[in-house]
Amino acid sequence: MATPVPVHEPHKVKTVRPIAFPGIEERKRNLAAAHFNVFNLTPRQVAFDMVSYGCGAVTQEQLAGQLLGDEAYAGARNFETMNAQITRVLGHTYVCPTHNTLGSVKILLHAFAKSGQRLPSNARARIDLHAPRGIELVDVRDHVEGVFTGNFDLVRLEATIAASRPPFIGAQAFADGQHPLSLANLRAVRELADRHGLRLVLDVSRVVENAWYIQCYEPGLADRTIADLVKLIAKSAHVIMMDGAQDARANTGGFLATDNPVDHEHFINDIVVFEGLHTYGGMAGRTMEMIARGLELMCDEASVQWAMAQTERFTARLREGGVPLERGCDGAYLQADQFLPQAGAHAAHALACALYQTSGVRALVPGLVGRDQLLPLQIPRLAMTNRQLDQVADAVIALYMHREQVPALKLERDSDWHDALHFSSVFADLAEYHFDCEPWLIHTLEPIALTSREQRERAIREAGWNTFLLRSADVAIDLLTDSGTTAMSTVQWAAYDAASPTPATSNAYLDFVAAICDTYGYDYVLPTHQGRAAEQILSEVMIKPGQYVPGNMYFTTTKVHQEYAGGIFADVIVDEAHDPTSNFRWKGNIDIAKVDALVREHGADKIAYISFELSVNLAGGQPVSMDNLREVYAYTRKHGIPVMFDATRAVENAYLIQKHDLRYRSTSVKDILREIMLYGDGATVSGKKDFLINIGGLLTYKDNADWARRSEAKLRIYEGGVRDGGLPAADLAAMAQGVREMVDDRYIRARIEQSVRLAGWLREAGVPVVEPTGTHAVFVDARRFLPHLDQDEYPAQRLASEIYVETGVRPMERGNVSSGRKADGKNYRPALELVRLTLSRRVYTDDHLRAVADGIIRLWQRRHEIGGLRFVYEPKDLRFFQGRFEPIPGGQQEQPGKRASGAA
Ligand code: P70
Repeated sequence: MATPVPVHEPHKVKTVRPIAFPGIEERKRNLAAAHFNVFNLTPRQVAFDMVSYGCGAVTQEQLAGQLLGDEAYAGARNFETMNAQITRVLGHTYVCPTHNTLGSVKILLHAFAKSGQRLPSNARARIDLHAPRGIELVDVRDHVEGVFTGNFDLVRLEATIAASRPPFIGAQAFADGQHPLSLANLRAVRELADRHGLRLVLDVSRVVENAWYIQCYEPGLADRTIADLVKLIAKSAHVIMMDGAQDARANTGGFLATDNPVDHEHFINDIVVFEGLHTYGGMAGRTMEMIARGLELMCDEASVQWAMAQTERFTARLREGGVPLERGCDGAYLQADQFLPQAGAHAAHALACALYQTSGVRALVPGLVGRDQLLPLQIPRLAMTNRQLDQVADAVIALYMHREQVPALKLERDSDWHDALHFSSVFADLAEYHFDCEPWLIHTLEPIALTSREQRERAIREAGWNTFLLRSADVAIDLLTDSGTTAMSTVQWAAYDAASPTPATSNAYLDFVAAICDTYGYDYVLPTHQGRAAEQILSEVMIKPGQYVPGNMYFTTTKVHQEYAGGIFADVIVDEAHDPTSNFRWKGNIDIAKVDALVREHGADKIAYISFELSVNLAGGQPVSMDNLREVYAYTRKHGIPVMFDATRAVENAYLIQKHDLRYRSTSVKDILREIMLYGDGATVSGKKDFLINIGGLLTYKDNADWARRSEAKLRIYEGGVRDGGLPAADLAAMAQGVREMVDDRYIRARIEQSVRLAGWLREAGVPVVEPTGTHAVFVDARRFLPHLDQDEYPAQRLASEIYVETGVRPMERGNVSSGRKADGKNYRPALELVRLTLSRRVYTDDHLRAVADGIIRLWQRRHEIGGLRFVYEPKDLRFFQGRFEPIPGGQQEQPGKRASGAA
């Protein structure tokens, strides 16, 4: 193989499409209503729709191109862009646009073929298009060849031509989605066509997959890039046609292209009759733009390697499970007659129904009845994670083990076409398959930087060994923060686009208020541009100079605002929180004795409020127990002290209560959150976390009108209007929808369990991580990782930099640098000296995180070579953001990652 199998996606997730997971009883009702033909089901009734056509993920560049529609009737600029790209990528000069493949076939046959002719081809599926037009497809595929099963049998081809002169030779790259052809064979067919004065017409809709097979298996071509091979394949034909909804990953569209101006003339004279005009061919301008960009992106070497590796992995898993199948370029094609021999003529439909019933997975039976007995399980291009695909495979395998229970279907309405068949059946008592994976599909993706070690060494030096100062363009997997890095959903984007802007009261604001009231149960809702803005206002409204603010561990921005308002922060978190090795489950808890000591010493009126953070960030994402919430509230009520939550990651805390407190096992996260909020009087939220948005925040009060009024006054001065807090209506609308999505049990489970898996891989290899695993991040214990360094040599800062250099992964220091200096100028030297690996929401897959773990494990194995740092520039406040460092000379290495001579 030319390139090693990729270990993770060369992209991250930009936007997601939520999946509905209908329950088994609902699925049975859906099947009955659909006449036991899964064609009639809609995506909302389906968990995974295993079809590739028009269902792929697009890149952010393609999505952006979607808005560049010209929509001119004649001479569209989008057409010029597409034409230029076709010429560049596929090598043909003259382009005739069509609305899709059917449009191309229509034009082609009208130009060149007559009813009654016989057309030699390596494809079988096209019978659907040709038979109804009176053109007979003659199979000239080489049935002996083992790898390039789409090759032409040149002897049979020659004989067919001799028997009756065909209109042209029809070839398909990766014929029927199953049979790749070799470049040598394609060139031989071209030579034969030229000899007979015939055109070779090649369908290049799946040219990329075919190019990959050539790269892997055709002698002498392993060094060629996919882009090169795609062009060589396309240039072998006289005429090419392409469906925009396959490799080019548009949702429709197509074209014919040739280097022969006379043929082109034929096509464009017909196009005005059948399709549209010669410069749009029945496509919207945006479709041409999508195809233009898609053509370039489809040849991206790393993406192709990833997609094909996914297909191979999926197929191998099914094979290992004993499932009878044939190869597909985009998945596995199940042999329904062998899978369900008892199901007779409609085995493929019976299998599709049984699979939907047990798992919600849909596989479509395509085309004309009687063509074959295959049920394709295609992977929508780049839209699924390996975790999802593994589970889809497992659902099929589970069904295979109980295959004898699957009943045959009874035909109720016949047709020539599969999509129109109706059946009836009884439901077999089949075991249900439960998915435990990301409840979304990848809608848009964003390429990530694949850098060399030399580039990263240079980057970290330029960034002064501070990962905050790295350019994200130099980062492959960004684990700096989960703040504002979420992948928004298509539903959020729809709300974003639909929101009408206004500086007055927007519908989006009202929607946001409704969502917050429903989710938290609080009366007063004040949007802010992000969390620290809400903290500033809360601190100014609630704190009188000289008052204490007890909190369960400090958070940087929170503490700064409390101190600016004249407050004195006092840490009242339980002792276990400061011990990274303690396995105590509720390390976020408040030690009421510590609060009580403050009250006794200073009096309750010297306490401004309790600053109660949920899922405590700097303790390692550690949760607060429901009992502690209840007890703290009971105590404070007695003393007239308000409780103000930092509810930034409250949903994550609620999930851990559901997971670890037996009494809440079957309570929804939404209901648990409502109960949590009962034990407080107000909250600040950095919406950039739980709320699944990129910007936004919240200040909310349960029922105190006076606090709300005084806060509103500050909102006008610091943030924006009282009804927007400085956010555009669009972001408010997306935030309202995010608040609804964040309490989806499947979503929050998928998110937190990803942290648990990452921590598990590290722990298994001996890497010291904070116990127990928290929510939004995995925290590596730098003290135990680099015990040979003094804390004033900033071990966590150095370790964060080394992780970047080793892997391209960007973590964040949470230790001595973050906590700053005391009044006497000495570092705080906090008990926790941590490196945070923070997981963005819906952005990275398990494969990304496995690569993260492997990189850190490599570093762990040579940890003794890693030295310390010292400041070269140190800002006064929040020094971790802008501070710059250099390696400590003398004994320690000067170069990141290089062997140190006499490390301590
Ligand atoms: C992080 C981010 C922000 C945050 C938080 C809690 C529990 C408030 C805020 C502030 C970003 C960050 C901020 C300061 C230092 C490092 C990183 N946490 N409360 O990565 O909210 O950023 O919206 O103003 O975690 O943990 P905002």
